[in-house]
Amino acid sequence: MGLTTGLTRRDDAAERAAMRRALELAAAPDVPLGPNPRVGCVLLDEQGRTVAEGHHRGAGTPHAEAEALARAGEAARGTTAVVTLEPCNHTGRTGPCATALVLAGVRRVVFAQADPNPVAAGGAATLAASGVDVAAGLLADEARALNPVWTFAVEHGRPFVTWKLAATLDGRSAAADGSSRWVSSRAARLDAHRLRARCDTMLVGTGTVAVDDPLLTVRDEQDRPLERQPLRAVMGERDLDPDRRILDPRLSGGAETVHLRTRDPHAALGRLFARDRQHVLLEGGPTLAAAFLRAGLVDEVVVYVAPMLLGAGLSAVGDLGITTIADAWRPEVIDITVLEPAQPVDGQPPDPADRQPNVRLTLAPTAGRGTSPHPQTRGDS
Ligand code: AOF
Ligand code: ZN
Repeated sequence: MGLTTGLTRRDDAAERAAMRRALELAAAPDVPLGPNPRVGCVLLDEQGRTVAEGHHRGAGTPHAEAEALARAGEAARGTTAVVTLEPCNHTGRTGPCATALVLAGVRRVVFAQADPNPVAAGGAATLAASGVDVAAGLLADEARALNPVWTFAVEHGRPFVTWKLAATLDGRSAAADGSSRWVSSRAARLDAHRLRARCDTMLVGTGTVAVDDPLLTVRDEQDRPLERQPLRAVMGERDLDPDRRILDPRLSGGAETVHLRTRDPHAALGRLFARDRQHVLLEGGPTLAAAFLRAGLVDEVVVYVAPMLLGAGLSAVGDLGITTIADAWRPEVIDITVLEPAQPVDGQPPDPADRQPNVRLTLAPTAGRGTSPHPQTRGDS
């Protein structure tokens, strides 16, 4: 990213160290998942010493800059504010940080990532117009990497889409008689729950709700629902049978369900984005996956491969209109992880599906889009 026009840049070591510290603060584990970005702020005095620090703790709470300013009080005057994101210019859930920085007498502002959010952008210009010295772009790539899904969603005006599929060696996700709701091992299913927990929405088609009657909650190893549940979205024009588990509040674990009456993936994502949704997990079935793939709306694929053959049964994905090899969809492999088989417990062998390793493949549709929002290699399996 280039510098904002007309702004100065003085990249000194204290500011760089403070930006590293601001990135670290922003990444604090107490920050809930979305919809707001992670942001950190450090105020430095003339000698480059830290006066105060702050970080944002989720939608509705003070912005990072506001927290640092409040902690500094009068000592904020004359400082340099080092922030991971361009200070906001809007009155949203809280007041504009650009104005707060000016009023507090901050002399210089160094920020990493320019705010891609059209609602909040313009803070750099406001600061500069008020005589504050502004520099943009220091450690900008690191700042983007802090909020990959948020950045993607605000830049594209739609949620990031991960398509998850579980398949046999022959690309089937269920046996012909429907006897297998799952082809994957327990280790793969637990991993898939961790993936769900990193998304804010799970999306299925009306067909999957009719046939599988999925619960679509995120559960832990003991099958207990987690405290934070993603939104459960069902897409399609068909009515939902009121006795489906997804509509039963007693089984929801607090998860909400929404029916999006459309077959158009763009329309569905538009409605989810309007509800502050930034990361959609496509959970099934083959028709929904095919519709998103045809629309070019799959940004990441996570495949759980089980070493078994069915030879017949439900395909993981419907017709993509591809008739010749040159037209094949060839995503790029980002990660390959082996999910280890279960061990015998008290001499009892595990279930057949759990005796073999499964393989998780993470793929991205185009070269260069390799920055998965979920670096799966972090040993989380
Ligand atoms: C944050 N935390 O520290 C900064 C943000 O929901 P609102 O009204 O609080 O505004 C959120 C927007 O404000 C966010 O999308 C981003 O553009 C800007 N800056 N947001 O949540 C912060 N500095
Ligand atoms: Zn702000």
